[in-house]
Amino acid sequence: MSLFPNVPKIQYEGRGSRNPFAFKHYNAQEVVLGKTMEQHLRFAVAYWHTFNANGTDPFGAGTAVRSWDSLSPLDKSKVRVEANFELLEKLNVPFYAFHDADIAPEGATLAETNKNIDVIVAKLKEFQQSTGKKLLWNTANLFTNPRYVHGASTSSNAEVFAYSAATIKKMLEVGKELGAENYVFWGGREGYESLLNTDMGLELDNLARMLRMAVDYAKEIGFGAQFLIEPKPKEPTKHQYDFDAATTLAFLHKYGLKDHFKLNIEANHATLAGHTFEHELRVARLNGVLGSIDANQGDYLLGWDTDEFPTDLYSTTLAMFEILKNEGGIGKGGVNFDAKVRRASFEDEDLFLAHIAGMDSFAHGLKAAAKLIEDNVLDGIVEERYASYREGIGAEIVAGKHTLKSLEAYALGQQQPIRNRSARLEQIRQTLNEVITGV
Ligand code: XUL
Ligand code: CO
Repeated sequence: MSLFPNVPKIQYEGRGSRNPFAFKHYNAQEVVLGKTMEQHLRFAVAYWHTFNANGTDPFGAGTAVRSWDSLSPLDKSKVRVEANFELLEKLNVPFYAFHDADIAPEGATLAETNKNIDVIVAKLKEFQQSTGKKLLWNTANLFTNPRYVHGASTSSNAEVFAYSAATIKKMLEVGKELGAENYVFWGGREGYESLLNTDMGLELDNLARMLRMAVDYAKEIGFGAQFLIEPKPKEPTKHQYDFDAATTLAFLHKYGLKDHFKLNIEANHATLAGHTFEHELRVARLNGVLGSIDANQGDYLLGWDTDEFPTDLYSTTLAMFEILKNEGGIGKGGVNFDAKVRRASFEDEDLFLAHIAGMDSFAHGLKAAAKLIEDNVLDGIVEERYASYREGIGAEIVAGKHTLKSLEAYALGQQQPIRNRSARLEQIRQTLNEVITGV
């Protein structure tokens, strides 16, 4: 039985197509720089936004109209499994991602919750086997329930730390059972509102303790997923500990955890931190920790995490540029649509149209980024801009042959005033426009 009878299987029809239920750029088997689009992009559907979100906002009730609305909590969870795999099939998306709370209702006790999870995990496993779809990552929701009011791993209440540990343990077991390729830690309420009542040192030590326990347990049970930390600067807490890629890297270094984690970089989190998506990806890439991405976009007029489907081609192009430049590309990670349809896009069809928009925008970005690389556009510009470091004094500096003293002697000896060259940014942006519109 189909849950989305009005939606056909989405096919690639190419650029000129006016069919809204068709891809204009995403052609799964098309080869770009030696790999298929499917291999480059490894798309994933986010369970929470697609099957659980209902359009609620602080001023109004849910607007989404879903066929499972009237069911009991556990029956709803079961139907959502079917909806998930039908949607993945129709969109030709190979992966999905979830939190424990997305897939099964919370019970009155931890044991009851775990029982509910087991029921749904068995169903997910069956569907994975019959469809060949895979779990990109799973995670524990340690932020929705009121027990996490002061945080989870960084809660002021040790009982909450213990409960969080039990939840993470369960979700590592679930990840193993379902063959998850990654496991994500987003520090939902791991942060604080005021230093007046916060022991920041203890909270950070505890966060590291929890992550260490997770690393140890995964090893104990033979769960080989790549662990990912997802930075975010604000929302829900004013000060989030994993503010951005650089802050998270410093934390991992301090606690000796760097070898066990990569980063899951989310576009809207990057912009909330005052960075671009590509900045965060570059920082992760240069440090060898670019693991996966949460694909979405924010709204520059709004200061919160709007989680819109990605349609900004500048952003998808520059993001894909970083991914293509990363050793091994996206690796075990993927392009996970951590994105929700707008509140006014409340029909089932919107779930498909939104993913088509996101997938096409990333496929377009992939083609444009590949063109930038093939034609040596940005690398050529950068190479020329830094040419002074490949000869003369610059080459000597890079080779480590100088000190402040020797450079002072050099500078004193120069008779001509220093001449800089224009950075030509406007012209470069025009070139980028040409590349994006040309592919
Ligand atoms: C929240 C967010 C989360 C994580 C997983 O902003 O991005 O959904 O991706 O917990
Ligand atoms: Co996310």
